[in-house]
Amino acid sequence: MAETTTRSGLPKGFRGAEQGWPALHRIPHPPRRLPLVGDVVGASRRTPLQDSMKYARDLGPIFRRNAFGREFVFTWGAALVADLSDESRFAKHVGLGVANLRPVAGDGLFTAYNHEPNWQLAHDVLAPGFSREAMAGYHPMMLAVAERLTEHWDRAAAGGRPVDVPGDMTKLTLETIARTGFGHDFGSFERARPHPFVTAMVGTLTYAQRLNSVPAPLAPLLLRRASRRNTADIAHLDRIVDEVVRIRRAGGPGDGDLLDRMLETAHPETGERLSAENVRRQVITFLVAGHETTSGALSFALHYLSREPGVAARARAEVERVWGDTAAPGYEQVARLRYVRRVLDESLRLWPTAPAYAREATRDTVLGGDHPMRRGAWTLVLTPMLHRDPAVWGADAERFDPDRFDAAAVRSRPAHVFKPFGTGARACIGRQFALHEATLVLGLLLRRYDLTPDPGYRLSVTERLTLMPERLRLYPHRRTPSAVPAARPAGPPSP
Ligand code: MNH
Repeated sequence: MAETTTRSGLPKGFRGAEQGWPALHRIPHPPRRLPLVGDVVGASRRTPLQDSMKYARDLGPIFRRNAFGREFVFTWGAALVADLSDESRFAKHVGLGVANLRPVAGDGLFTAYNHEPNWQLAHDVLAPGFSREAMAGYHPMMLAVAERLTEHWDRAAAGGRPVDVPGDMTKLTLETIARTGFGHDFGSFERARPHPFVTAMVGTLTYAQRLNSVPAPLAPLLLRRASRRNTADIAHLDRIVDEVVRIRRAGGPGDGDLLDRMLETAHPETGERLSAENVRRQVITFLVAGHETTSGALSFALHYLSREPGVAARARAEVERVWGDTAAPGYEQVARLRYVRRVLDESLRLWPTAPAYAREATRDTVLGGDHPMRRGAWTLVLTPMLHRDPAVWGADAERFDPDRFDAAAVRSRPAHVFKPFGTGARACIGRQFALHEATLVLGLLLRRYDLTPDPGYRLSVTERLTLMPERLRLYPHRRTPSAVPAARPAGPPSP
């Protein structure tokens, strides 16, 4: 715990809003505030993000919540968020959920403090792993993994059985990042139950979220059992990644993938390399960040496609037009699926699967000309509410409509209103990777299946720092099986 908490019991990086926001009284808070516990009336520990969305609707573009004496400022109004995107006055803040992941991900790319030298080092060493050329190299492996998914869905379709969408998308995205980034095969599709890596990851994400819902000084007491389980989950994740690294070291370099970069590449200017301990943190970071949110994004998109036959028909027509019946669509053919990409963007608008990011003032400043902030003061940006701000998205912001992302509509909106991948220097490094993978898979699934929803299903969103449609099941039906042969791309052999 020495890693993440200070002597006062507050997570490192936590600065009370009372000190940081001199005009805090001007920021509204929920009406029924209780002494000691704060704003907990009507709040659920399992859905902190969706609770904050409710408060946002009542309280407006900037508001605060108090949890057990800790005061948090939330921001979602488009004008305020645009101001927070100014990199000359604001930067990423490692706080709350992200800070709670420090015991797992340490100074890995996602959880590193801005001032930690390992951030710039790892960023420079790993960024070429996300270049266009690198992505084109991953493409055949992404196709090969998608083929494992369609084999599985073909069997469900033949048996008239529903598929577990989030479960299967998680298998797909974990295998994809593991094989493309680390040359590793977790065998997810051969398992009846989730891979132990996924179980341990879900445990530690859920624990990191729960830490925010109890008074920090009492966390060790209140969460004793959960904390012990979390320690075991982290040890399990460590063991799995140590094995991935051991295999690579024993077998020699791969084909220049992310793991090769982590292990072999010296910084182009300083010649510095990542330490063994930092490599461990990066491998966990990329295996987790590289699949959990993409899985959610695909799952939400499939939910909407199953509910909006008109949208699905347009998307499918595009896939057939751009791909024809080629068994293995090429890298370039994925970028040309413009409408499918809009379906994905629109899903990420309503349910950005990493639903918040924190920004801190890097000097004394005034947010939006209205709210003075001292250097170090911070606020949490609620992306799902930014993406619903009626001033930008209109009165029908709750409606799913991919045409919001056609080129003219995008041009007509101000900058900084769509932030599913965060902002600035610390924005998502895997954005293109995720978008390519998800567009490819949606294209393959649309072409191959009609997707029937379970008529009784109502969208319910579970939270574990990330968002996922809970218990989403769909019935896939093969379309014209003779016209669409199973993809047999020439992927590299699995290790
Ligand atoms: Mn991703 C940072 C969302 C896919 C690896 N990612 C972020 C942030 C958001 C985000 C938001 C910024 C968080 C913050 O400011 O605190 N990421 C997503 C979403 C998807 C996604 C919604 C999929 C959809 N991310 C991926 C993939 C990878 C990845 C795929 C890797 C292969 N993301 C990262 C890493 C960071 C990050 C690493 C931290 C980057 C940095 O701080 O330099």
